[in-house]
Amino acid sequence: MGQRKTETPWSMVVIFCVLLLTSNFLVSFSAAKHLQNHTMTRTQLPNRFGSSLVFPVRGDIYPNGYFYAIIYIGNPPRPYYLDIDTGSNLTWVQCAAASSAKLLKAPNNPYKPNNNALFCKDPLCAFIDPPTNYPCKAPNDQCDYEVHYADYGSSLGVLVRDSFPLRFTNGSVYRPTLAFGCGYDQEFSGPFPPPYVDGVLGLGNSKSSILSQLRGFGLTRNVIGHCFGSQGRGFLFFGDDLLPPGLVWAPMLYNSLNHYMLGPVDLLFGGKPSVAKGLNVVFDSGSTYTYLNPKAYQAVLSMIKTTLTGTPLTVVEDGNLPVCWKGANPFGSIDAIKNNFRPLVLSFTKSKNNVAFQLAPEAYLLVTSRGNVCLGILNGADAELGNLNVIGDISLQDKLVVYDNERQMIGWTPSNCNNIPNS
Ligand SMILES: *[C@@H]1O[C@H](CO)[C@@H](O)[C@H](O)[C@H]1NC(C)=O
Ligand SMILES: *[C@@H]1O[C@H](CO)[C@@H](O)[C@H](O)[C@H]1NC(C)=O
Ligand SMILES: CC(=O)N[C@H]1CO[C@H](CO)[C@@H](O)[C@@H]1O
Repeated sequence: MGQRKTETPWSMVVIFCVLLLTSNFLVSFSAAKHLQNHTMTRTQLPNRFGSSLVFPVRGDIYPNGYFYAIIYIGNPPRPYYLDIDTGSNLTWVQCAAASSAKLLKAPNNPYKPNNNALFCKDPLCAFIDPPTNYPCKAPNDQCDYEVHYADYGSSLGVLVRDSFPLRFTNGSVYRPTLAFGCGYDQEFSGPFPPPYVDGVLGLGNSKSSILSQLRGFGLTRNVIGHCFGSQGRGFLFFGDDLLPPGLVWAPMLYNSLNHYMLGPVDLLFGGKPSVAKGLNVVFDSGSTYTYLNPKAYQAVLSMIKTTLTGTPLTVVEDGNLPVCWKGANPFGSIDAIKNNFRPLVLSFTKSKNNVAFQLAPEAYLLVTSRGNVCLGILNGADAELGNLNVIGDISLQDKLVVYDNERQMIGWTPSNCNNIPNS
C-alpha cells in the first residue's frame, strides 16, 4: 500500500445539501426524538456530562498511511473501519445503496440502508456545509452530500440515520440514532492506492458531526482525544473524563475553513531557531505526513542536511518519498538511525509558559522497506496546499492529542498509546 498525500478538504470541500430550519432549539428537539431505548427527558439532562466513549484504533504511517477506529452501526451491529480525520466534518460509510453503487475495496461489508434517508427538510441537513445555493427543491427530497478530499478522493451519497450501540466508560449502554453519510459513489484518483477502510470518521467541529450529535443528546462533551501508537495500536475517545494530568494546552485559532489551527509557532531545530517563524499549523489526523510551506520546508531541509554532513548517510532515490538517505547497510528500524537527527520543536511564541510541541526524529522520519530513511515532512507546495502548514499522523504519533471544542483548546502529552487513561 502507498501513502495518501493527505486527506483533507481545505482544498475544495464541496458538500451540497440544504435546509429550511436552522434554529438550535429545533435541532436538539428533533434530535431528541431519535434517541431510542433511552428514557432521559430534557429536564434530566445532566449539567455535568457523565461519561466518555473509547474506540480501539489500528493503523500505521508506513506502509499503510492511516489510522482507523472500529465503530459499530445498526441493529444487529456491524463493524466499520473508519479513517480518523480531524480535517473534515462528515462521517460516512461505504453503502450498498444500489446495484450500481461504485464502491472501493474495503475490509468490511458495505452498509445496507433501509429507507432511513434524511429528508432535506431535516434540520441536520442544513449543517452539511455549505448551507447555501442548493435549496431544497421539494421538502421530501433526500439529503444528498458530496465531499472532496485533498488526496483526490471523493464520496457522494445521502445522509441516513441508524443506531450506534455505544458503551460509555461508566458502563451505561445507549443506542442513539445518529445521522451519517451512506456513500454510494467513491472515487479515488491519487498517485497512491486509497486507504483500505470502510469510510471516514469526520471529527471537524461541525454541528453535523457524530460527536456534535452526541453532545446534543447530552451524552458526551464535545472533546476528542486520539492516541496513535507507532506500534500500530492506539485509541480514540469522545468526552472529557479521560484527560490525563500533564497535558499542555494551546488555544485554537479561528480560521475561515474551521480547521483545528494553532499558532503562531516558531520552528526550532536541534534547539536552534530557524527562519521559519510565526507559522500557523493545522492538526489533521487525515493527513499521513506533515506539510510545511515552501519557505519553512526549505529551512528545515537545509538544517537537517547540515547536521548530516560527516555522517555515513548519503542521499538516495527511494521511490516512496521525495527526500531519503541510505547508510552503509540498510536500516532495520528508525532506532538504528534516529541519533543522527535532531528534534524539531514547534514553539508557541505567544504562550506565557513556553508551550512547545516536540517532534522527536521518529515524528518526522520513517524507514522504508528498502532500508532507507526518508523525511516525512513534505513541501506543501507539491501538494497544492499553498501556505498551509499541516501536522499529520507521522508527527501526531506516540502522543495523546486532545481537541477540546468546548474550551477551544488543543492539548497534548507524550504517550505510548497502549494504556487508555483512567477516569
Ligand atoms: C453514564 O454516562 C452516560 C453518558 O454520559 C450518562 O447519560 C449516564 O447518566 C451515566 N450513568 C451514570 C449512572 O452516571
Ligand atoms: C466543518 O463545518 C463547519 C461548520 O459547519 C464549517 O464552517 C467548516 O468549513 C467545515 N470544515 C471542513 C473542513 O469541512
Ligand atoms: C422502548 C423502545 O424504544 N424500545 C426499542 C429499542 O430498540 C429496539 C431495536 O431498535 C426496538 O425494537 C424497541 O422497540
